[in-house]
Parts: sequence; structure tokens; C-alpha cells
Amino acid sequence: MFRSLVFFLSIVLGSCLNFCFAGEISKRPNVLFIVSDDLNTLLGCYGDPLAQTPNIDRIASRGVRFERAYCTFPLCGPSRNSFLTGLYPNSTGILANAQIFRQSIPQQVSMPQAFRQAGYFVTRIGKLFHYHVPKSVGTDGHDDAASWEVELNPVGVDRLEEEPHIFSIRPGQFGGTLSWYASPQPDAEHTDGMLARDAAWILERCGNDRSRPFFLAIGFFRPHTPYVAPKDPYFNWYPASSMRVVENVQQDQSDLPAPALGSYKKEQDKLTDALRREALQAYYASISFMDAQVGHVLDALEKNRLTDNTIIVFTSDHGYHTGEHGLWQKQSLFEESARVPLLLVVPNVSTPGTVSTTPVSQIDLFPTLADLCDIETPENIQGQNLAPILAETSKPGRGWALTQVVRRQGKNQQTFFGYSLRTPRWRFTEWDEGQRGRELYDHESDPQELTNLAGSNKHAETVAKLSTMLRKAVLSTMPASGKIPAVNGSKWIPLLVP
Ligand SMILES: [Ca+2]
Ligand SMILES: [Ca+2]
Repeated sequence: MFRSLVFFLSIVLGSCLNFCFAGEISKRPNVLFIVSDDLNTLLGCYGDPLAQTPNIDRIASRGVRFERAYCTFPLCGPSRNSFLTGLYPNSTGILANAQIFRQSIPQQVSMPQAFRQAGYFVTRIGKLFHYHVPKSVGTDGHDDAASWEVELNPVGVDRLEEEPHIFSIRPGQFGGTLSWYASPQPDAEHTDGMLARDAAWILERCGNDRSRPFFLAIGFFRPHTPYVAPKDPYFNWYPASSMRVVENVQQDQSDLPAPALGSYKKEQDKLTDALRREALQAYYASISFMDAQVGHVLDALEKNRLTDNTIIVFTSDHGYHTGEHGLWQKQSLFEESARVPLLLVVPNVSTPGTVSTTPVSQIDLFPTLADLCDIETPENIQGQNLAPILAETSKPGRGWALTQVVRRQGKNQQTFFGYSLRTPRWRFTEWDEGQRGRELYDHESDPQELTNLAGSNKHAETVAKLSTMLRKAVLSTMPASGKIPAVNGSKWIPLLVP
């Protein structure tokens, strides 16, 4: 089976590569685009004291680390559709999982599609658009076929063999529920280990034939739940007893409007401090396991002498809570959920080991990569070009980032939005245009967002100013029509096995 796949891919790759003038070497930079799933900034390069992430740190040391980078929507599907099209969720119409922008704005050219149209060899390995994890692992997920020339969907023991062993706080549920397993199987048998191996295989071929530049997108599944990773060494690096548990949650929650805690899941009532420590151990272990796979990809880039002409992007689809404000996982508008790791290495442009502190958004990736690679973009994309900041990290750029979520509340489960604006100093959040609450946090004195200042007279002027700014920012997320596009077509769930 594997041999026939290799044969098939060899034909595809061969015919693609022959399309160009044989022997001519492309001068345009390659792009290695790595996305982790549900990864927050618990990383060595972001200052976490526990995380062992030498390979992601290696990327940071080679280029620019964005200290304040944010997703547009802290949920897999809306976020991925957003940064892969360069449009805010209000313009893709994708505000939930299990959807693809072809169901709402079918004519839109995605970022990888734009690279394809410009002659790049564009490959996807693993999760780039939305997938149900773990049920869709090994399938195309909710993929967009037009975005890629080659798609690879490896599937490892974590999906095929180990699910009966996984501990879950809702037994039998793994994807949306806190669940974990210290696997006895080695890295190479796990899906993310296979992704890295497939990436090395693609990079070897790209190194041997340089007639076309490549855009290689790798979507790792970890540390998304279930937190399944090899016990040795990764779980062993993080003894559960040494994991921190967030305290004083009730006091912290007392100044919050209800929608701020709307992502809380009832099943999490079952969490004891011992289980919280185990969950954190498994989350960290999954991060370090994924980091090791990133290392294999970086090694393959070097081995094939591609490092000097390859832009590296490393990010996650959104942030993640590990107990802050009493929350776990995603879909809140607090810093931990909205913030993402974002690293960019651009040969001859970025300075190794530099840091930008101005707020930026993942919406900015498409215009940035398009500029660096001289790719034509659709006229309607909405981000800013980060190239000037990459060259000079003190540049302020747009100066803010906007993140949104959808909430349902009340008898009729009425839908409304929460929007959160991040400036260098403040986080300001409005629920249902302020009718269901506001939050204001001063990151100069309160980086954990513990004290909501929105109701204080002392800050009335700041609230008024940020509210005006936020509304302007929200307007900029809408398409020219001023209306959020409707999603057509029924939901579909591709599964490898039932
Ligand atoms: Ca995710
Ligand atoms: Ca509080």
C-alpha cells in the first residue's frame, strides 16, 4: 500500500516538476508553514519555565518571535478558514467547525491556492483546514482540494489502536473533552511522527529538483485532545506532582460578565486537583512530542540544503486554557485562548533572535507571505503586511489585534458575538455590543487579566476610547456587502472508520 502510494506520488511530483523548465533553479523563496493544533504559548521561547521545546525554540532563535500574536477566532475551523484565506470570520462566514469556505464564498482564492496559481508546488500534510480530532485523522477532514497539489493523511497508533486505553473525563469522548494517554509506542508510530517523516520525504524530493519553489504546509495534531504522546521520554519529563494548579478562581470570576465564562464545560466539574495536574502533564508531554517532530522537519530542511532559501512559519490555530479563570481548552476571549505562538524566519529579511511586541494577527500571514514571495493576492484580503516589522521589529504596524467568538444564551439560545481588542497595553472586550458586559484589563499591571476595570469610573475615558476603536475594527472585518456570508450545504463528516 505504502509502495503504491509512493509510486503514485512520484508520478504526480514528476509530472508537476516537468511542468517547469528542466534544470532552471527558482529564485523565489520556499515556504515551510507549520501549524500546531490547540497550542498556546507554553513554550521555552515564550518564557515558560517548564516546557522543553528545543526545536520550536530553534526556529525562534533564527528569526522573529511575535510576543503578541492573536487568532481571529479561538476555534479550529473558523480560525483556520480565516488565516488560510486572509479574511476575518465575518467575511468567510465560517463561525463554526465542520465547515469550509467553499460553502460560503466558493470563488475565493485561498493562500495555498494563490501559491499554486503562481507556480509553487503546494503540499498539505495533516490538518490545515478543519478536521474532527481524532475521528477524522487519516482522512482529508473538511479540506479544500483546490488549495493543494498533493495531500497526505497519515494515521498512527494514537487513532488506530490506542483509543480504548485513553482516559477521558467523559468516558468514550476524546476530541472535545479533556482526555490523555501515556503511550508505550515510539514517536514514529504516532500520527505526528508519521507527518514529520512524510515531510522529510517531500523535502528530499524538493531538494533534488529545484525547478519550482515549494509551499509545504504541515498540520500537527498535538497537543489537541486526546493528549496522546509517547510516555518515554515526554510524560517522564513532567512529573504530575510538579504541575501548577490555578488558585483563587472563584474570586477571579466574581467581576466577570457571564459570557466571559461561556466556554466552560459542565464535565469539567469532575476535575480534581490531581486530575488537573495529570491533564497538564499530558498537555506538556504532547507539546514536547510535537516539538520533537518539528525538529525532524527542520533537520530534513537542513539535510537537503534548503534552509537558506526557505521561509519558516510556525504557529497554532488558537491558544488554550489550562485552568486560568477556571477555564480549560479554547473559545474564550482571554489572553490564553486568543494568543498564539507566531514565529517567522525569513532569510535575508529577519534578524536572528529578534522579538516584536506590537499586537499582530494571523490574518496578516497571507499578505506577508504573498509580499515576500511576490504572489498575487485577491483584492479583498484584510490583513497587514508584516514584512516591514520582520525587517525592523520596533515598527508598530497596525497596533491592534481583534478576536471574536460566538455565544448562545437565554431561553431561545439567542446568538450574539463577543469581540476583544488587544492593544500593546490593554485588552478590551464587549459582549453583544456591550449589552451583555464589558471587560478591561491593564496588561502593564495585570498580565493575568484578573481585575476587570471596565466598570471603574477611573477608566471611563479608556473604555470609551477603546469601545470606539473596537467598533471600527469590527467594521473592518466585514466584506464589502456589509453582511456575513451564509453557509450553504449540509455538514459532512469524513471518517476513516466509524
Ligand atoms: Ca485547534
Ligand atoms: Ca477577575
